Amino acid sequence: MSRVYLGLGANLGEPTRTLREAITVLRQQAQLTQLECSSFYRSKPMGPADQPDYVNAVVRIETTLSPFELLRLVQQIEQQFGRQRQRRWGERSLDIDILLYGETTMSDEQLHIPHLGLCQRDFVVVPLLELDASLCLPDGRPLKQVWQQLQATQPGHDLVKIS
Ligand code: PH2
Ligand code: MG
Ligand code: MG
Repeated sequence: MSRVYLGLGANLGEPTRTLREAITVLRQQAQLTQLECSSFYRSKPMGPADQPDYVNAVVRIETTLSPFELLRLVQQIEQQFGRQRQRRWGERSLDIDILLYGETTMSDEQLHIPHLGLCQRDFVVVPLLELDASLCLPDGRPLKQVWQQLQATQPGHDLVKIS
């Protein structure tokens, strides 16, 4: 069993409803157990500014799936919600990213763990800390420290907890 954190985001259609429905779909997967969800957060888009605000959340699960099996599953769920690949950092009906997979570190063309943008994104770090305030990255760095650094060095995305 591995403990995994997934980041969910959406900014097309009805993002809050999409995230709720996507979480229901995740709960229905037999290979995913113990699902816990953070609050939902609204934020300004990172990347192109001419797109709607995002709703983001993080879920923690336990799974027997390998990283690539899990990647296939979350991509299938993105498809189910009408995901179309468009411009980089552009709008999307549903995005599900594997943020952390146990203590695993891997860098493959298709899959980087921890997720490459994790430490730069308040809309990922804040809900992760909400689920586990003492969470550490595979290299041992406390995520709280990452958050302090991020606040000191980068403009945020006007994160607001919405539910
Ligand atoms: N995802 C992106 C691009 N920009 N901005 C916010 N606020 N939240 C996101 O999830 C997000 C984004 C592409 O994955
Ligand atoms: Mg993605
Ligand atoms: Mg993403």
